[in-house]
Formats: sequence, structure tokens, C-alpha cells
Amino acid sequence: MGIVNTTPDSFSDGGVCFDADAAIGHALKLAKDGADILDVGGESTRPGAQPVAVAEEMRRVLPVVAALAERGLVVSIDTRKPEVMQAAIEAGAALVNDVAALRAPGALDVAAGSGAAVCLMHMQGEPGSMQHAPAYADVVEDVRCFLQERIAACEAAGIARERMLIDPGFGFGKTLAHNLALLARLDRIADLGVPVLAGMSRKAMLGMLTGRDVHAREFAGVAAHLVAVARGARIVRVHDVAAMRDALAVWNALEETRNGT
Ligand code: HH2
Repeated sequence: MGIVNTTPDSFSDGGVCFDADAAIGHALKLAKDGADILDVGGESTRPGAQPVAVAEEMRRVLPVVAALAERGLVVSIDTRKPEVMQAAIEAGAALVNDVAALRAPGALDVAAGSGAAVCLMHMQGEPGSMQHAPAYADVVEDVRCFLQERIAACEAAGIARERMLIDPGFGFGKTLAHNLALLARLDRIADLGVPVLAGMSRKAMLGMLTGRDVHAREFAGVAAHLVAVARGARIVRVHDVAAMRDALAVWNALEETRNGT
């Protein structure tokens, strides 16, 4: 999954694709680099981010979603707002990627009524304050329990398990120790039986581990996402698609050899 942020303020690429043509061009480059899904977002969820109004978020994302879907590309809409989900699905989005796991009033109904796939992510608190003092009894079991509850809520609303992805939400209300525990025990999340998506690209946890600034975390990101794949992740959400693709080519060849296929 390649990241396409149509925002002025995303933590690593804010402003790069604020204009629709730039975002479309960037997305086409990611597709060429090997992204199977393009995740289009119009509201930053970085720690401390300010909320964006519905109309503005739609203005940012809809032309990009429509242009990519028209070209036959698989588009995901990264939003927490039911109105944006609905409009993006009508514009051709096939997946709703919601960092709030469809908890906003009306979000479950929009997703259930649409036939789109959904990605349910764990977040403790809200982007504005989530990094202030995140705390868990047991981060792996707490996140697992939350995702299990959201899977059940989706099933009750009429969304089949086959349409779901789950995501532990690296960096969303989590310290470095929490993020590392989740990565080390991602198999506990994967054993819920729903495909796992992992997104650590350029995030602060990689900066803390390497001492590198946000634009020099590509190698650390490849390593972290490869570990996630080894622990059961099926989709990785990244900015640097070409590098990740190369790493996965090596990984897949090794797995095929190991399995004798
Ligand atoms: N991370 C971000 C945004 N959306 N969605 C999922 N499913 N998982 C994630 O880990 C995730 C996500 C934050 O990254 P980014 O889009 O690069 O930054 P910003 O929120 O500042 O736009």
C-alpha cells in the first residue's frame, strides 16, 4: 500500500501533494514502483494534528480518488468521516482505511452499505493528545481485545470478515516500548484470523531507534516492515514503495524456496 497524502501538514510529506495533479502524479509513480493499493488521505493524523472540515477534506481527496480509480487502480480512502467515506466510495474507492476503526457515528452503516473493504485500526485517544501519556495494562492483549471487539461490531453491522483488515496502529497513542512489543508479538494480532496491515513508514519509533530524521528512515522502515511480514502482516503501508518492493521480492523468493513451491 502506497501512501498519498493530499495534506499541507502530514508529518513526513505535508505539502508535497497538496495540489490534486501533484498527488495523482505521485500516486501513479507509486503504482509504477509496485504499490497494489493507493491510500489517499486528506487529513493528517500525526500527533498534535488539527481536525479538517468535511468539505475541505472532500475537496482534497475526491479528485485524486476519482482519477486513480478511473485508471483501474485500487484506491483506499484514509478517513475517519462517514461523509468522506461515502463520497470516496462513490468516486471509486474500494477500501475504507479508518484510524478510528469505524467508531464515528454513521461510519459502520456507510461501510456496511457500500460493499467496500475496511481497515480497522487501533488508536488510544485522539491525534491531538494521543502521545501525551499512553498507558496499557498489556499493550498486545489490549490492542488485540479492541480489534476483536471492532471485528464483532462490523460483523453485527453486516460486514463480512472477508472484507476486513486489522491494524495495531503503530504510533497512535503508543510509546516506543509499546510499538516494539506490538511488532515483536504481531503474531498475536494475526491469530485473530483477519489479514493484518502494518504501517510504520518514517514514524517517530524509527527515528528513536536510528537517530535519523524523518526523511532518512527508509532503510529502518524496510527492516521494520519486513519483520512485520515475518510476524504475519499481509499488507504494509509505506511511503517508499520501490525499496519495500525489492525487500519483498527477496523475502518472497526465500519463502517459496522454503515451502518448495
Ligand atoms: N498511519 C498514518 C495514517 N493512516 N492508516 C493505517 N491503517 N495505519 C497506519 O499506521 C496509519 C494510517 C500516519 O501516517 P501518514 O499518513 O504518513 O501521516 P499523516 O497522518 O501525518 O498524514
